[in-house]
Amino acid sequence: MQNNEFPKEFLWGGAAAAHQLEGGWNLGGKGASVADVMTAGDAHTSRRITPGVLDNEYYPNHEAVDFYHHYKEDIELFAEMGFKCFRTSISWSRIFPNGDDEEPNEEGLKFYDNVFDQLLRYGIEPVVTLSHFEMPYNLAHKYGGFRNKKLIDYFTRFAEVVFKRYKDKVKYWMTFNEINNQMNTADNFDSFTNSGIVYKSGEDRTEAMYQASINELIASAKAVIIGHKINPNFKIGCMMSFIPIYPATCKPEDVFLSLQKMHNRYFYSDIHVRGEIPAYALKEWERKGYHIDYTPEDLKILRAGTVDFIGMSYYKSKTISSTAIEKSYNSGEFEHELKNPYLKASDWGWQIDPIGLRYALNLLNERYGKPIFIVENGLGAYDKKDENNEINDDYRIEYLRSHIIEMKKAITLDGVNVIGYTPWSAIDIVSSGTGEFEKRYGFIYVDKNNEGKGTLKRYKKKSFYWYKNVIESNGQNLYI
Ligand code: BGP
Repeated sequence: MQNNEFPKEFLWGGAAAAHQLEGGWNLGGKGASVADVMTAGDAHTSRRITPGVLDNEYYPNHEAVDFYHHYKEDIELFAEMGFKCFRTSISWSRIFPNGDDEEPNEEGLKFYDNVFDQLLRYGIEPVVTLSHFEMPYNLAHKYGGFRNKKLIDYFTRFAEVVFKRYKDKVKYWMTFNEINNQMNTADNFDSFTNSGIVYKSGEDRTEAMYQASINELIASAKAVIIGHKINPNFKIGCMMSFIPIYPATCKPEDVFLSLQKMHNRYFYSDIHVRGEIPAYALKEWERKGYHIDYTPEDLKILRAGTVDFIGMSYYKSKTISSTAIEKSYNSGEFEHELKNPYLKASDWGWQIDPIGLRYALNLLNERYGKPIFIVENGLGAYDKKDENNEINDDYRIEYLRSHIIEMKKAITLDGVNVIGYTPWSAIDIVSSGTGEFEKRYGFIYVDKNNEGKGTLKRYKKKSFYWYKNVIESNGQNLYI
C-alpha cells in the first residue's frame, strides 16, 4: 500500500534569523554587525550600506522585533502552534563583538543558552545557522570580509566556541545562509551580506566573488570537521537559496542557458556536498585568467568537511531566455530573466510556483541523494489588522498549503528524503532584502510599521491556527 503520509519524526517548525528578529544590536556586549549598517528600503528602493553606524540614519535591524526581550513569550507562542523545531541563527557579533577578539563575550553566549533552554523546555529542537547574512562589521571593514583568509580562522573559532557551548542543546546546524546569493555581483548587497565584501572600483567583481566564496567554503568545511569532533551526533548542513531556473522555451539555446545559470547554484552545493570544485568552474577560471588562491591542503579540507544535509530556501522560480532584450525582470541576479506568463506574483514580484518546489527537491535529490531540510518557504505580504485585531491572511495559508502539497508529493511519490519544513517566518520580522517591517511573513503579527513605530505587541494571525492544525495532524489536515 502506498504510504501517503509525512514521516512520523518530520520536523515541522518555523524560521527566522538573529539580525531580523532580535534587536538589542548593542546590548549585552554585542558589537555592530554588517546588518547594523544597512538602512531601510522598500519594494522600489534599495537598502544602503553606510560606513559604520551613523547618527542621522535609521537602521531597522537595530531593534528589529525585539526578540531579545520578548523571546520567552514568542517561544510560548511557537509552542502553542506545536513547533517541533525552530530555526534561528546566532549573531556572530554577540559572541565575538569585533570578530578578532581574543575571548568570546559571555553575556552573548548566555543569551543563546536562555533561548535554547526555553525552546527545549517546550520540546522544540533548535536548528541553528552560524552566519545568516551576518558577521561582525569590524571584519568587513578592517579585513575586507571573506576576501581575506584570516576570516577562515575567525569564523572557525566562532564555530568552535558555539559548538562546544551548545553541544548538548543543538543537534542541527547550518554554516552560511543562502551562500549562493553572492553569485549576484550586480551591486554590493549580496556580497556584503554573504561575505562582508564591498567591491572596489575597477576590479573584476566575479573574480573577487569567487575568491571570497572559496574562502567561505573552506571555512564551512573546517567548521563541519570541528563540529563532528565535538559531537559526532551533530547534523551539519549547508544552506542554499534553491530557485530553479526554467528555460523560456524549448529552443536549445534557452535550455542550455538555463543549465549554465543553474551552475551558479550548484557551484556551492557541489563543493559543500561532494567536496570537489566542479569542472565547469575550473574551466571558467582558466578561460577568464582568474587566480583563485587555494592550496592542496585546502582541497583536502573541502573533501573532508562535506555536509550531512542540504538546507534550502524556496520562494519562487525564475525563467530565462537567450534572446530576451530586457536586462532583468526582477532582482538583477541574471541578465535575460523574464516574467513567467504562467505564474502569479507576490506584491514584490516574486513569482509563486508550488510545483517549482517539487521540481527543486527532485533536482537536489537526484544530484546528491542527501537529506534535505526546507528551512525557508513563505509569502511576504501586506497584512492588515482589522477592527477586531484579527488578521485574515488567507493568501498566506493558500501559499503554504500549495507548497506543502507539492513537498508531500516529492516525499511520497518521488521518494525525496525531506526531513523538515520551517516556513519563513515564525513571526513577523524585518525583511532582509528591503529592510521593511510591512513585508510580513509571520504566523504572528508584530505591531510595528516601516517607520519603526508600533507597540511591538504580538497578535495571532489566521494562519497561526491553520498551521497549528497542520502540525497537529502531521500534515494531513491542510484545510481548516
Ligand atoms: C531569504 C533570507 C531570509 C529572508 C527571506 C525573505 O533570502 O534567507 O533572511 O529575509 O529570504 O526575503 P525578504 O526578507 O527579502 O523578503
